[in-house]
This record gives sequence, C-alpha cells and structure tokens, in this order.
Amino acid sequence: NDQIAEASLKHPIVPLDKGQLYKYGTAGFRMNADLLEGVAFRVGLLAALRSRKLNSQAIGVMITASHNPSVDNGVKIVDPMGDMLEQDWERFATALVNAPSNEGLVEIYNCLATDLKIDLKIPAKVIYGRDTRPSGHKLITALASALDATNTEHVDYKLLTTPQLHYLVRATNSEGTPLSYGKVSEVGYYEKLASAFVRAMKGKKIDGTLTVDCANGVGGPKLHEFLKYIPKDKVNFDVKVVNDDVLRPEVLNLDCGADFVKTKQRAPPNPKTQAGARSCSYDGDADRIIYYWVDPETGFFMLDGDRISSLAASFIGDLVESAGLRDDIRIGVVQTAYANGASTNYITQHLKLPVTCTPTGVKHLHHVAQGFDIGVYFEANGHGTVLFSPDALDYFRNKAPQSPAQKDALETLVALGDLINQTVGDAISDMLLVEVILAHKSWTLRDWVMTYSDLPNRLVRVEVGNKDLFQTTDAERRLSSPEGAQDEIDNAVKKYKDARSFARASGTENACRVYAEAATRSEANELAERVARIIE
Ligand code: 16G
Ligand code: ZN
Repeated sequence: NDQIAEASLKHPIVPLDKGQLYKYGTAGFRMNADLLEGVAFRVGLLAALRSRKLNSQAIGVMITASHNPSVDNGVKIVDPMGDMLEQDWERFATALVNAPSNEGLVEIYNCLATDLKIDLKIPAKVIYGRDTRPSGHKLITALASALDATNTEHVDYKLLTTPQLHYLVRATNSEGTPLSYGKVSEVGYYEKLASAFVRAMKGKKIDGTLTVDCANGVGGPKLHEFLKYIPKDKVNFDVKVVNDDVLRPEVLNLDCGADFVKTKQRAPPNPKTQAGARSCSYDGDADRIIYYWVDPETGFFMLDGDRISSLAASFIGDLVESAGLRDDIRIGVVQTAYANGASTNYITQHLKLPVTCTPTGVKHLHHVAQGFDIGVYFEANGHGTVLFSPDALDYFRNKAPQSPAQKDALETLVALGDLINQTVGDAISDMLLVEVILAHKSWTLRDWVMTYSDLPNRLVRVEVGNKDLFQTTDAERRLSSPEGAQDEIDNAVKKYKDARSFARASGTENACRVYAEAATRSEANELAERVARIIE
C-alpha cells in the first residue's frame, strides 16, 4: 500500500474542469496527453488487479489515440483472449482513475480487491505497447511504475499496432495449449500472417500495385517489416507504402488515413492518387482500413467497412458452399445502424445471410459475432474482422474432402482462420484478406464496387445542450426519449424514397450524430438537415 501511494505521488492525476469525471469509454480513456499520466498509472493498478482476478493470466494495455491528432493519447485495457476489457470492469477503471487523493486511491484499490475476492499475493502479468505518439514514453513510465508498485511482472513491447498487442495478449495466454494462437513475439505475428497469406492465395496472382496510406502512424514501420516476411517466390505482392513518416509527430493522421478518407469521402491529397490505382488507408494505430480508387471517368469510389464485410461474407459463404458445409456452418453478419442500407440488402437478399444490428462500438459487434460459427463484423468506418469458432476451425481441419474442389475450399477456410485476426479489427490482416479475395475472384476494385450501389448518405454532428437526454432503443435506430422526437423523425423520413434516418448521442464527443440515407444525394442531405433541426 505504501508503495502504491508513494509511486502515485510521482504520477498525479489532473482534476478536470468543472468537476467533470474521467470516463472509461468505448475507446478506453482518450484525451489530451497532458491529462493522461496519472490515468496511465491508475490503469496499471487495475490491469494488475484484473490479471490476479483471472488467475494470473496476462492482461494487455495499449497506449494510443488511434485517429485523433498527435497531441492526444489514450489508455485501453485488453482482456486475456485479446478482446476488449469486460464491460463490468469499465466502471472499476472509472472509479480508480477518479479517486480524489492518493489515500483515496489506495482505499479504492483495496476495496476492489476485497469486493472482487482478489488474492493480492498471487503473481500478475501485464504486457503493453504504444503507437508513435511522443507522449507514449511518459505514459508507459507511469504504467510501469504502477506495475512495479504492485509486484506485477511486465513486458514492454514498445512500438506496436493495436491489433499486434491484442495478438500478443492472446498468444501469451494460449502458449503451450491446444488453442495456441501463435509465437509470443512480434516476429511470430508476421510469420503467422505471411504463412497464412501464402496458403490462402493458393497460387493466384495479384493484379497491379497496392498503395497503402499509413496515416503517418505506427502501421507504416510495421507494414514495412511485415512485407519482409512474404516469400517473393510464392506470392507477387507489390505494395507501395505512403504516408509512413513517423519522425514528425505533427503529421500523424493529418490529411490522410482511414478516418480522413471515410469522413471527407475523398482520397488523401498527398501523394496524389493515380486514376485507376488500387489504394487503401489505415488509421493511426492500424486497426481500421478503407479501400478506394479514382475512376478515370466517374471519380472517387470508397470501399468502406460495409463493403469489406459484404465481400468477406460472399467469399466465405461460397467457400463453405464448395466445402459442402452449407447446412453445418452458421454464417452471420453483424453491422451497426450506420451500415449503408444497400449493403444490408445485398447481404440478406443476394447472399441470403442473416444480418444483426448492434449499437456502435466494436465490443458490441464482436460479442454478437461470437455467437456464429463464422461471424463477420465491420463498422462502416473500417474497423472489423471475421471470427471463426474453434469448433468450426476444427471441423474444417478434420473433415475428409470428397473432391479436389472441397479440399481446396477447406484448405482456404483454414488459412483464412489464421490470416484473419481473431481478436480485433486489424488493418494489415484485413488488407491481406481483401487482396486474397480479389485475387481469387480476379476482381479489380471496379468489379467490387459493381456488386451493388450504395445509397447516398449524410452524417451530421449536432451540438445539443445535454446529449444524455437522447436515449435510444432498437440498436440505436430509434429514440425512446425525448418524447415525441422519434415520431417527428418518422414523419420526416416518410417524405422521401428509400429513406432511413436516426439520431444518437455520440459516445466519444459531447454532441449528437444524425445519419440519413435516401435515393438521391440531395434528398439524403435534406433529410439529414430536417432531422438535425428536430433534435437541435
Ligand atoms: C469508438 C469506437 C468505434 C466507434 C466510435 C463511434 C471502439 C474500439 N471504437 O471510437 O468503433 O465507431 O467510437 O464514436 O469501439 P461516436 O460514439 O462518437 O459516434
Ligand atoms: Zn484505430
């Protein structure tokens, strides 16, 4: 206890303006980095408790603020299987971080240990990494100091993408078990992906060059490193890496990256995207990806999370069919209310696969996807992955093929299980998945776009007095309060063809968001503005 109190003195918490509280939100704690040193220390205490609560399994802590500007940073906890911190524990994180004094902090720490029946004498282990933000060092020092003060074993993996840390947490906890996730090292991650990539390709050729915009974040150096592991004699993967400057922090996420492309609906200005070239953008910590290309005649086309989701679902659905397992393997697709209605129609009507809608936030999608044999989940913003249940993977590995086509399909499914990050959305892994599918189908991005047409849509941010007044039901698609607001939205929507609109409180900003889609661009804009006026 003395050790904790003493160490905590060196990493004080900064009181927020107007008595506001720190909150463990959908992205952990995320804000200006100057406020985070004390937060990182206290998160270290919680991670140590969590490890002890879970029989000394390793817990992960990632220091990143993803697509935010470089002055921000964030602290996020990863659970033993590589998924996000269990929701129940978010409030414990919030309680520890808001402890008013050092004594108060030790008291809450001890209370948590008692209430949760945690044996403080057993070993604990925490592993961590950070993105390229300069403030990362200071936050790691604070975190490590909490781990020392609680006699917790810890490993500093230094620079990592967020999904690499998730990989390492799962690999650490599954090492030596039948469900081993791979070698416990960054190299192990590259080797696993490279080997799976070769196997999933099955000798198919990749057409042309892929340009990858790394948002000047940690994805740049990591992608360069990964490419060294691809055997050139087995796969011809020609990649041009751009926006990979991690030496000038101010350029991180600046006019580039997946978030820029998705919100601005255009290609990054630099370097100029060549007409017809296949391009994609990662975000600052490489857990999101958006594809796009500029058509010589019709201009910019974006292939976002919904597109990747429908592409993956279509390919995997066909493989399961070819493997003769249509009736044995349950495939499901999980989306949020932001998914373009055209993608939902395509998946349900054309692919004939069930779609479930969940509230925004990866943890919600991930959870529902775990309920299928193969669960495909993506947010429209490009974060997502495909989960294979352990039983499904066993089944693919052990099923005796009845024909060469079945054998091929089964082998490809097994390779995809290794290629696709099973813990969290991963830009590098998702990119390889897309490349594999396009190669198998001999598709250009143009062919991919042609599968269906997106409904024109518009997203607006609305300043409101108190966003907490806005409560939703039906996976955020309807407002339950304020009273009467939903009826007004329904009336507005009725005036347009193929229209849909919803309003929800942001989980990351003090504002509401309104989404609208309709048959034409001008109608989508008009509807979004009408609904914005309703909730203003
Ligand atoms: C968080 C979520 C992201 C979601 C976004 C919505 C995670 C890891 N991140 O960044 O998935 O799209 O919040 O933000 O879950 P909003 O609530 O402000 O619209
Ligand atoms: Zn991110």
